[in-house]
Amino acid sequence: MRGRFITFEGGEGSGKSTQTAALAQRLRALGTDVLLTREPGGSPGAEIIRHVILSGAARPFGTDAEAILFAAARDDHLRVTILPALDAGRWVICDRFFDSTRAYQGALGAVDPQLIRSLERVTVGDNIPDPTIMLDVPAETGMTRAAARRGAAHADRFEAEDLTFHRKLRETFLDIARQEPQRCVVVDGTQPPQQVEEAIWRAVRDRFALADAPIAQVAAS
Ligand code: T5A
Repeated sequence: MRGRFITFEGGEGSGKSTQTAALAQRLRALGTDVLLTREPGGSPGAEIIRHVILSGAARPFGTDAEAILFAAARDDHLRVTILPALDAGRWVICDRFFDSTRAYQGALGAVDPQLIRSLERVTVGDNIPDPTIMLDVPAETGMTRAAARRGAAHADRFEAEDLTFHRKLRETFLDIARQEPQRCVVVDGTQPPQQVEEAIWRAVRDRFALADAPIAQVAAS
């Protein structure tokens, strides 16, 4: 049987890395074979494109070019990593996917929605994730967490955007969830990590009629 494809979305510092790891651990406790991956990246080719985009090197070419680069990375990631895993019956948990392109490049970068849709059609096709967990935190909370975790390191291409950008980003993810309530589950990411983990677990367990699994207790990194 084909595996399941679960994605996580949300603003910077919303807790996606923490919670993707926790969900993977809980599913594994049930004996599920889980592949944990992320975007941009997740395959050798896509990791190279990740570096080009997040270093800011592609920024001078404009947001259309960035959207095309994200799509190229996604295409490689799907073909090399995600689809072979799903075909082998593995569950794939991916930290960010096409909703991030819709939000960052589409709504925030003003890339023509027709281009965004065309890129999705060519790269993603029928490989739509279900469910998509949207971790929701106020922009200020996410930015504070991201800055604390980053320490002295430089902010990347999108972390460096201002608070107005990140507030609009949050609204965009919530809009996407409102437009696709069957696929998207909004989870309050402001709670302590274990409570967030429980809320996500309940959503996934109920969606797939799974047995219960012990809390993963993955410490927030
Ligand atoms: N992008 C990506 C696009 O523009 N278009 C696209 O199509 C795609 C795919 C990727 C960037 O690329 C952009 C979006 C991004 O800007 P990234 O380096 O992969 O960047 O990082 P992000 O996905 O943005 O994720 P972050 O690393 O910023 O944060 P996470 O993963 O959401 O959060 P996490 O789990 O690392 O937690 C951050 C900090 O908060 C703490 C953690 O310990 C950590 O220190 N924390 C909590 N603290 C309190 N309470 C909780 N519940 C907490 N959960 C975590």
